Amino acid sequence: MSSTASKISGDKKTSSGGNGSIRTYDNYIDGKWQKAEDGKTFPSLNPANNNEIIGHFASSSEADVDKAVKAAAKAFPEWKKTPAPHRAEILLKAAQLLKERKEELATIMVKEMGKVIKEARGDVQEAIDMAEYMAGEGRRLFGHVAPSELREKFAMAVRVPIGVVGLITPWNFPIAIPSWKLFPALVSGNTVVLKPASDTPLCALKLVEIMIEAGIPPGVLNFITGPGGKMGMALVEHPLVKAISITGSTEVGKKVAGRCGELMKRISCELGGKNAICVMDDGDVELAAEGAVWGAFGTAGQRCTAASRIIIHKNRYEEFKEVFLAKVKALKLGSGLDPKVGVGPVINKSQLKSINEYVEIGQKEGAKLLYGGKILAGELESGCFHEPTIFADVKPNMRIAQEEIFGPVTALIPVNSYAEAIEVANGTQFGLSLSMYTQNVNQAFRAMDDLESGIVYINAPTIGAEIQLPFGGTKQTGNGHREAGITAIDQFTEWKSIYVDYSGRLQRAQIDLPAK
Ligand code: UN1
Repeated sequence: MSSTASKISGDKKTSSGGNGSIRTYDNYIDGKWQKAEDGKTFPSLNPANNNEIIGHFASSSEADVDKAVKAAAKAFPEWKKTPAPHRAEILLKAAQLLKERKEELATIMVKEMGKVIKEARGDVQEAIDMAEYMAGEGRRLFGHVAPSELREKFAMAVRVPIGVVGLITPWNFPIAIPSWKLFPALVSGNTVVLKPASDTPLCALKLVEIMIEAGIPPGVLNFITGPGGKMGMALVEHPLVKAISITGSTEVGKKVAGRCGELMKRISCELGGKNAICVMDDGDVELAAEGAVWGAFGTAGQRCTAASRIIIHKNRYEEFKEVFLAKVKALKLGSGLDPKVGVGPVINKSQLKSINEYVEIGQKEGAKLLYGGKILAGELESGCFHEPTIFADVKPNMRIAQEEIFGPVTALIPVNSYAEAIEVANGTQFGLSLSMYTQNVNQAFRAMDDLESGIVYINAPTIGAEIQLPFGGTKQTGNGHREAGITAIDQFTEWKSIYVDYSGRLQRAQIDLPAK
C-alpha cells in the first residue's frame, strides 16, 4: 500500500528566544500536514528545563476536529474492506521503523516528557511489542463458530470495526499508550482521530510520522493537537465519531464516559490508581524494598500503576523502612539524559505544585515525613523537580493514602495481619494494580484471589505490565474495558452474528424442536 502523503511534518521556523531553531509542527489530516484553522499554536516545554521549547504545535479548535473526523469517516469504507492481514503489514513495517529509531525516539521522549533514558527506551519498546502483537492479530481477529440447533444451518459470530474512533492519550507513556490504542484500532479496521496530551505532542507526532512512512493511507490516521478539554469533548460530541478510548484522570474520564453514555457511544476509560505493594511478615524485605523503589519512583511516580502505598506487616515495618530509606537516599535526581539519574522531573509546573500540596496535606494529616518533600531550587529550578518523598506511619484513610498524587510520593502503612493488609490494599476507590511480597505459596494464591484489582503482582512491584495481557482496572479505575492483549480488540470491534440456512426450507429456531 502506498501513500502520497508528505512524510515531513510541519515547517521550520527560527525562534527569537535564543534556543536556535524551533520547529512548528502541524496537524495531520486526510494525508496532509496542515495548520490549525485559526493558525494558533502552543509550545511544548522540556520539563527538565522550562526555558527550552521542544516545538510549537497546532492549537486546534472544533473546526479542526470536524475536519479530522470527516477525513476519517471518508476513509473508513475502504479501510474496512482492506483485508486485515494487509492492514497488519503496515503495523509490522511500523514495528521495524520503531526499532530503527528507538534511540532517537527515546531521546526525544526524555526531552519532552522527562522520564529517564532507560525508561524512555522501554516506552518505545512497548510500542514495538504492541505493533508486532497487533500485526499478528491481522491473521487472527478470531470470531467464533457455534453449532446451530437446526439442521443444515451454519452459525458464526465475526468481529467488525466500529467506524471512526477518537483516541485521547496521556503524557506519561507518550508513545506506548498511543500505540496501545492506535494499533488495535487500526488492525480491527477502524479509522482514527488521535489527540495526544498537550504536554507531549512531539512524541505522538513521531509515531504518526512512522505510520505515514509505513504506508498508512490518507484519512485512516488523523492527528490533531491542542487543548484537551475542549477538543476531547468536540471529539465525543461529533456525530461521526462512534467510539472513544481515553486514558487520563478519573475526573475527566467520568465526564467523557457520562456524555458517551447519553450519546450511546462506545467508551473505554483507563483512569486513576492508588496502587499498593503489600510486604508480608514472610516477605523478602530486600527484594520488596528494591521493588518499592522502582514501583514508587520509576517515571517519577507518574504511572497509573505507581506504588503510592506500601503496606507493611508490623513485624517487618522497621526493617523495611530502614532498607527502603537507604535505597531511596541513593537515588539521583536530575535530567533523564544522564544515565546515572534514577528520577527525572515531573511533567510540568502545575503538576509539581499539586504534588507538593500533597506533601503539606500529608503533614497536616499527621503522617511522618520520612524523606524528601521539597521542590528543587537552585540549579534545577527551571525544571520541574520534586524530591522522592516518603511518608511513614500513614493511616489508610488519610488523603495521601486515598487520592492519586501522580508524582514521586509514597506512603508507608503499617498493618497487623494478612487480613488487614488485604483490607487496606482494597480500601480505595481504585482497582488498578496491587502487589504482594510473600514467600508462602498458599498466601500468594490467596492474595491473587483477595486483591481487588485488574492487575496483581506477586513478588514484583505494581508496575511492569507486558502488552500480551489485559491492562486496566476495576472500580473507579475504568469502565470494564481492558487495553492490550487480546482484549484490546474488544474495545474496537462490534460483534456480528451470522446465520446461514442452507436447508432450502423455513426452519424456526426455538419452535421446530426435534421429535420426541
Ligand atoms: C501506566 O501505569 O501508566 O506496566 C502505564 C507498566 C507499563 C505501562 C504503565 N508497561 O509499568
